[in-house]
Amino acid sequence: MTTSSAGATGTLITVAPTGAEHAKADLPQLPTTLDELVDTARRCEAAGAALIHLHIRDADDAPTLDGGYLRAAVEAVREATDLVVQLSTGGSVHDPLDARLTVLDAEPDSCSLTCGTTNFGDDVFLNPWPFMSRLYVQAQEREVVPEFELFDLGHVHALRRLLDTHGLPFGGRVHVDFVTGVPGGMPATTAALMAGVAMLPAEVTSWSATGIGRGHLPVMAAALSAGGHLRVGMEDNVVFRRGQVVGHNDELVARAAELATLMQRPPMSTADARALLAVKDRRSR
Ligand code: KMH
Ligand code: ZN
Repeated sequence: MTTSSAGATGTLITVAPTGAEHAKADLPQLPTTLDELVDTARRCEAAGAALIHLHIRDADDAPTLDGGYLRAAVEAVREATDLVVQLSTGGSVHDPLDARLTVLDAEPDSCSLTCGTTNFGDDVFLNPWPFMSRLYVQAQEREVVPEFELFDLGHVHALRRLLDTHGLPFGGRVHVDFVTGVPGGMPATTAALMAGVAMLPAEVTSWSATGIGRGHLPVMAAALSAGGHLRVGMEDNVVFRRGQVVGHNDELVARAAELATLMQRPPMSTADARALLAVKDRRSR
C-alpha cells in the first residue's frame, strides 16, 4: 500500500449525510425522511459524491434497522442516482448485534464494517471479533463489498486478522475508511492518520479518511496530500465554518470537491468508484 500521491488519480468522495447521533429536533436540515434522503443523494451526486453511507431513520426520525425502511431507502437512492449505496452496519450504539447482522438483507452495494470495539463519547460502540467475523463472511456470501471502518490503530491490526482468517472480500478490492476524532478513538491529526496508513495491510487497495467535528478540514487536507480519498457529511460534522452550521450536505461535498480539484485529484465519477471498489451492479437500468 503506497502512501504517496504519485499513483493517485481521482478522489472518491463519500457522503455520510445523517448518522445515528444527531437529533432532527436540534437540526431540522438533517435528512431523515425518504424524500430528504433522495434529494440529498441527488444533490450530493451533482456536487461530486460517488458513494453514500446511509443510516436510516423511522417515522419519528429515530435511528432504525427495520428491514422495510432499509430496503426502501436502498431502492429509492439506487433508482434516483448512480451512487454506490452503502448501508451502515454500525447503526446506533444502542442497536443490538443481532439486529445489525440483518442489515445486508436490504441488498446494499456496500456495507460498513467496523474493525473493533471503541469508546464512543460516553458510550461504547461494540464490535467484538465474532460479530465482525460473521458480518465479514455474510458480506462475502451476499456479494456485498465491505468498507472497513478504522477508528483506532488496533482496528488496522484487526483488519489483518480478518483478511488472514477469511481471505479477500467480495470483488477482491479492500477499501478502508479512517474515522478520526471520535472521543475514544484515534485523534483527528495528520500524525495519527499517517501512522494508520503506514500500518495498512498490503491487500488494501484504497483508503479514505474523515475527521469528526473540527478535525474535518485538517484530515481532509492530510488525506488528499497522501493519496487518500475523502468522506464528508453531517454524520461527521455539522459546522461548515466557525459560526455557520451546515445547511445541506451538498455544501460539504462541494467544498471537498473543490479542494480535491485544486489538488489535481478531481472527484471520481460513480463509474470509476464502482470499478475502484468492485461493487456488484444491482441497478436495473
Ligand atoms: N453510529 C456509530 C455508533 C458505521 O456506520 O458503521 C457507528 C457508525 C459506524 O456510524
Ligand atoms: Zn455511520
